[in-house]
Amino acid sequence: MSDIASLDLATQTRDLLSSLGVDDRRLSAQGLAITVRSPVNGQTLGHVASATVEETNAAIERAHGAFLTWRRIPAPRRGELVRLLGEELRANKDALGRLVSIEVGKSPSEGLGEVQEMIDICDFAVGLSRQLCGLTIATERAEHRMMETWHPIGVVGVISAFNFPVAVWAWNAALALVCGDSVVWKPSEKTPLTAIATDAILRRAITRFNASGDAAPDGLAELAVGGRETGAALVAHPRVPLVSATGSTEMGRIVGRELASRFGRAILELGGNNAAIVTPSADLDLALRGVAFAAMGTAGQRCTTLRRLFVHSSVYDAFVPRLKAAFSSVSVGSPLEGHLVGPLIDHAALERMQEALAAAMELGATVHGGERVDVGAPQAFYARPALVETPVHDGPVLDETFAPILYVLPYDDLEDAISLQNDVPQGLSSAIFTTDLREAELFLSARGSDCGIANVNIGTSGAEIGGAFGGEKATGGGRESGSDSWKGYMRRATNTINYGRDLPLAQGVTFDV
Ligand code: UN1
Repeated sequence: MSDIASLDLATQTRDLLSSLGVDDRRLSAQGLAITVRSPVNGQTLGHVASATVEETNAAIERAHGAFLTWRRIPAPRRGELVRLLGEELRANKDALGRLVSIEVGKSPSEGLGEVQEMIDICDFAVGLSRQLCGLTIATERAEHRMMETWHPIGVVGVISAFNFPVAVWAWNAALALVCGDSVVWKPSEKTPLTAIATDAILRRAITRFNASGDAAPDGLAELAVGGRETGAALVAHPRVPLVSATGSTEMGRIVGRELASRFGRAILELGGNNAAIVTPSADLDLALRGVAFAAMGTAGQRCTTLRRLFVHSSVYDAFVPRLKAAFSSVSVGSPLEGHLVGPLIDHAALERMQEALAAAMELGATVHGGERVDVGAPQAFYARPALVETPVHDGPVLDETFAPILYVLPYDDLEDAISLQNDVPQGLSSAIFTTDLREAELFLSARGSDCGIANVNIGTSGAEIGGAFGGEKATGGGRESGSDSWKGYMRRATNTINYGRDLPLAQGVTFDV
């Protein structure tokens, strides 16, 4: 292993950004600036200017102006811009993927996977741009027709989190743009560089779009790098009818309340406390791989990360020791050098992990792993994934700790396991490992998992973009990405048209003047 502390990620970052067309002066901001560090070795990558509230409000006004023009452009033409964005992302996949790996600490494969997710949603949105369909509905009145139409809603605020610093923007932006909306994006203050790079990629797509005879208005997609106040400005602004926010439940509670007070719309994608059930009929080899990736991949920092595992008593001794061996042997270290488990995002994340483990031990749990791993860079925070055999479904087991901790509990009755899996505040993702049709169908039924995502024989994480993504309860209830999530980015109008010469009133009401 090379000396991780002396890896010059700052120079690599500058080179990557300049290859993506970002002026390197963006990294040397003075005054109100955010310091960006790589979690891989703690090195400072640069200082990025932070938007003031006035600047954020000005961006929102520009985006509102852009919306007034953009909504008049036919949806399939709007789709052409997103098609070009997809092309630019394909052309810059390696550089952007590498930058994701450096800024977030993901493995190269996961960094590239994140950009692939952006490309996929662009492809999806291009097709969608010709399918923003409403219904035609039977009316009770003669010579009338009733239908619904979908119209652009306005400026869409996007607040994204550090762990998927660019894919989540793409889920929202690709849909919003084909739907005729403009976008103002506040990325996580921990990951502004990948946002700046993505913005540069989008600019190139816009230039090509305009060169082909179309005109994307100025302000169509704004980037507002900043902290809490920037997000608050987006949430408060009356010209932002919809905010799509990804992050903690605590953040979502504030955003949801603020938006509700002005009747703004929210798409909230908040915490998950995802569980899987391993039943007696499970293919244990497959379950082992599914559980390992879901629990340890991305160092446990996905909202879909597997955090709780219910294993049937009859297979507990055959399965859990193998899982423990996987946890204790998985390689922890620089993801840029091939290790599967990379760093936590910062010191606070490591502290929260240690606090959760201590709390679990207080409640009688046995903790395997979980210790800090010294990689020779004091400002980087790596931990061995923790497998926690807990006698109680309580305390930290009920919280989402954004770190690789898997709580394991035995069960005897599937219905009990399902009710325990549902007995947490969050409701994002869930899985069952079984080859028994009855068990699988029960899990997917109305009496089964209460989550927005319920899988059979795959883990809880790594959803494709084609399905709607989101969850229930404290996860916030929003849906992004595929299926008919686009409807959240448009307003629906019901239209009744009378093509006759009479004026029959609905419900048989008479009013003869
Ligand atoms: C997130 O962690 O906020 O399903 C999003 C997954 C990814 C997206 C995760 N496609 O794990």
